[in-house]
Amino acid sequence: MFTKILIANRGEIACRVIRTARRMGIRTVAVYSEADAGARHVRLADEAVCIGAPPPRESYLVIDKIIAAALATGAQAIHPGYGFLSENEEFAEACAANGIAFVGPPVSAIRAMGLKSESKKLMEKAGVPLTPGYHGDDQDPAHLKQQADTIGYPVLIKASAGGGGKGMRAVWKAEEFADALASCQREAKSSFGDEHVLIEKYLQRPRHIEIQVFGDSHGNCVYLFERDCSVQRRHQKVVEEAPAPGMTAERRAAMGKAAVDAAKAVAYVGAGTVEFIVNQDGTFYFMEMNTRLQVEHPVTEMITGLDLVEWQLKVAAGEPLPLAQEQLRIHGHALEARIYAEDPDKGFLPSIGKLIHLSPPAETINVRVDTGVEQDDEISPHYDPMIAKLIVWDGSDTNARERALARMLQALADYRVVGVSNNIGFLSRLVACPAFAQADLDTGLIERERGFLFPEGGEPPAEAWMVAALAELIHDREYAAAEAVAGNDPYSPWHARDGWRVNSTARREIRLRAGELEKVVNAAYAGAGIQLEFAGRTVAAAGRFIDGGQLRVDLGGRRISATVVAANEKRHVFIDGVCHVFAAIDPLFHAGSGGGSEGGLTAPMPGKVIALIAAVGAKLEKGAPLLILEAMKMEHSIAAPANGTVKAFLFNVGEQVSDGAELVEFEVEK
Ligand code: MV4
Repeated sequence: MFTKILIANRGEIACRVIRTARRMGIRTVAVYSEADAGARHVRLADEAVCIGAPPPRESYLVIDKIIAAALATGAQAIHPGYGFLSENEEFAEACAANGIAFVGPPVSAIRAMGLKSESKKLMEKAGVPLTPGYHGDDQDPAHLKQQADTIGYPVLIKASAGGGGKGMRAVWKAEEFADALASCQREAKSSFGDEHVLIEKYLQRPRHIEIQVFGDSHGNCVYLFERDCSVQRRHQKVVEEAPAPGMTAERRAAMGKAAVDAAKAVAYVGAGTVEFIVNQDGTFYFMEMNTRLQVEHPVTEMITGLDLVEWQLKVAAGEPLPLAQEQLRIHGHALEARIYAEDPDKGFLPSIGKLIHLSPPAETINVRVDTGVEQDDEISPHYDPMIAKLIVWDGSDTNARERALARMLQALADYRVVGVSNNIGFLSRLVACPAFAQADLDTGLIERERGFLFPEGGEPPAEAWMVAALAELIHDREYAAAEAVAGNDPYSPWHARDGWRVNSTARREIRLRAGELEKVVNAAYAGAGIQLEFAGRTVAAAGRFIDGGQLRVDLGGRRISATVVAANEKRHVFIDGVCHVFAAIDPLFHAGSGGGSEGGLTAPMPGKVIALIAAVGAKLEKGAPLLILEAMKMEHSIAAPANGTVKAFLFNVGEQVSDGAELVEFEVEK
């Protein structure tokens, strides 16, 4: 077995591989770009080598630098993770040429499966079922039309050199075929430089079910059952699960055999995945084979109790597979949700910035968090904005999927992220949506359930407004108490924030904004207690911060656990698994302190400062330009929200700013 390996990747997969290597007593070498110098995978590895500037083409994709790092540190093997160079033939060859074990399949297998049209021919020979259609070389339009008529409409025209959904066109009627074909050929020619197409029967409401296979260098090959990855958005997987709902033992054996036959057809060694497109009636057809460890491999690990990276390292070191097919079992049900720094309300635009608050759920035998970031890390514009993979498992004998769904909802509710937009709320709605909960799955689920998944911006519930207000009061009281202790007169009544006033009840109005809504919560201090009035309701309120923003609240006798995280002037209120974002309106400064670029002093979205217009100290009219922010490929002018003076700019030209970051210290003219 190796004594030292290099991980040619970053983020969660690099951390995940290091975790297994460490458990096996193998030393680890990380590689990192200048942007990742403080990254978690660098911190976890025994050694680390900087391999270049942030852009992947200058670092993580530079074969020579990675090979040099392995040679310099004496790493005997390189684990490529997924993405980057994980399916790059040249990289696998460079490893071999330098006497370094590549933790992956032989180059020949990568090559064979790299050409989608060639791989189909290989599969056909191996008896692996292909989608009914025509994959031949005769590209004469009349011939293709005749093939389409024979297959029967609707058919799908696919560019042979395409993939991942690119260059596909459904044709519903014979009379539409000729034009559709011509259009597909033109698009294939311009996009892929190859107008070769194939014609398939169009599967309506298909599912994506993939089989995990593993081969060793002694001729053994097994399948580690299936994963259902049907829930996708623009061909990106969102939630994955194992086993596939509705799978029968017979169907599983048939798909497993087909997958092993596919692997054997290319003398496969290592971890691989054979993807099938599956009709609602269970008939399945080969789609493609991926010659790497997949992002979603943890759900397979959870139901089999195996460590696939350990298997990869053993197989790469020449050892036989640890288990034979008949020793493999499924136990329970697992789900994985991919947690991303992206904004579902802005077309899932990546959200760049600092993870001001990051609190994942506690890990147990039922909850696993594979992540590459920690609190105060940055989500970089250079790489995939993944925050983590959240995996849950339940081992019940009967309703394991239902229990796993409940565990996923709870874990998502406990996953608190502040500082970047994220898809946690979207994932919670996805897991809760009836179609998903009832396993009514197909690749069009997200599109079909848009109404449920993207609800029109409802306003936060009354308790969210009141919890936000209460948090302001408690924070001020505790802050004042801390100041008093720090000061020279700790018991001065002037430090008390209990609203005490001689012979009267103190009142305070807390003004909050949620989106376009601005509301006031009125607080009255009556004796030792607080009365909150909101939307016509008055309740006695009490609360205290536990830790990390956790707030125990009593609202009119109803006990609520909430978390409130302040970031700049925003208050993130986590209640019942939903995050409500409020802007606390500073009573001294009303003008546009929200996020709008039309006058706000906070970044309306993640972006980069590209110009400072106003001079510090200058007296300005309301509306005068202060600075220019570049975001979403547009320039946004941040203007003076009132007559006043710029005291300081909080970012320099060229710096990235996260959504909601305070940009300017501005003094409003009295
Ligand atoms: C199909 C199909 C329906 N009928 N082939 C999408 C990309 C590539 N993986 C193959 N894909 C599809 N091929 C036939 N004959 C529907 C899809 C498809 C899809 C397949 C798997 C997972 C997600 C998908 C999303 C959209 C379309």
